Amino acid sequence: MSIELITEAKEFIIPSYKEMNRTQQETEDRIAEITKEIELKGYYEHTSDELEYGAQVAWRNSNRCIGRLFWDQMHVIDMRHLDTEDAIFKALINHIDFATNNGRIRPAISIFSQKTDHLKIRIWNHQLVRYAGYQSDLGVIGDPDSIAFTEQCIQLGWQPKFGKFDILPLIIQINDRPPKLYEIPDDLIVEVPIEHPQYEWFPDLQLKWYAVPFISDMLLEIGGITYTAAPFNGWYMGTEIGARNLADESRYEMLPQIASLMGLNTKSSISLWKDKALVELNIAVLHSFRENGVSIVDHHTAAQQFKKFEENETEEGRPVTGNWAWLISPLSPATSHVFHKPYKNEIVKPNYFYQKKPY
Ligand code: HEM
Ligand code: NRG
Repeated sequence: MSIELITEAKEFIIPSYKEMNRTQQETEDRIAEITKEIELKGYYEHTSDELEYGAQVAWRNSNRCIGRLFWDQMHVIDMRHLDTEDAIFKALINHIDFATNNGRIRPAISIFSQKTDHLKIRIWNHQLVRYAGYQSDLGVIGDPDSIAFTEQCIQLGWQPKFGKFDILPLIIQINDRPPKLYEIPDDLIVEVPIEHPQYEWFPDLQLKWYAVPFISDMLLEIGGITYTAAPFNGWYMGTEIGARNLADESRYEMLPQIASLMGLNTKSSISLWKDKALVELNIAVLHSFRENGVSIVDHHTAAQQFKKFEENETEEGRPVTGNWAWLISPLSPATSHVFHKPYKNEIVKPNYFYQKKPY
């Protein structure tokens, strides 16, 4: 076991120290130190530099992410010293506040203590900010994607509000202790009401979305060390909200209503009512975020930025890996270069991985 960990540590340290312009001597010394620490304790701890670089490189290696141009600009918040649910909750609040930054979103990650034989921290939420979903006799209210998690919240004592856009509480668990539930103060969460630059009826739909996607259920692996609680955020690409969250039949399913308000013939698929409604919904999302001063990127700009990322990586002599099916935009995919070339979906570490749901 510890032989494998030493191997994983070396496979991280050697290329990282090279990229960080450390000397051969520094690299060898650090590997010797890590080896000793592993033999003594069974694990090792990253220095703050290793942690920062590892988290950034894990983003660079995220094959499903089109936003990777900015991988070396992510703020890394080292919260490994925290060991109580209350302290972790406070750190999450600070992360939300720092990243939201009044709409000028800053990519950031908060990293809590690594998993050991004696400690495991989990944030049960898929994203720190998300809308509840309720199964009712009249169908689903809210976000269908959140139904199972919402049920857990209710079981742990959360009062359901049965609205379409109820912000869920945070659930934090340490080891096998009972998970603790915390409400995020409302004044901290920025939301954007969706309006359209031309259609004055658009606000009647009463749509909105939260400003920042904070993925909180993925595991960060660096040099054989596992961080089970390491929530990160960037900003949204418009299509994530306009072509998926508000559009998918298994999500808010808004296309039929939008198309009929646009006066389209929803009986005939050859009217392309879905396509027309999709485009207008996506225009509305981008327009509304822009009007509210909240960072967002359209899918054309994001693809251009990704092209720049590919060029940078090639220049550095690093092969670009990617997951084509995720990298292409759900809206007009063939308008970007990504559609027209293959990507090797090879998994390189450090990286972010899915982990088993704790509920
Ligand atoms: C996935 C964009 C920042 C890691 C994605 C997806 C998009 C995207 C569009 C696909 C999502 C989907 O289809 O559901 C962006 C943009 C960012 C950004 C515009 C702005 C800065 C980040 C950051 C990280 C990251 C800061 C990590 C440090 C990932 C990962 C996935 C992903 C791991 C896959 C998620 C999954 O499998 O569910 N990103 N991203 N991204 N991104 Fe990024
Ligand atoms: N599609 C999801 C979010 C996935 C990650 N997307 C980002 N990540 N933009 C949604 O909520 O729509 N990020 O870290 O910025």
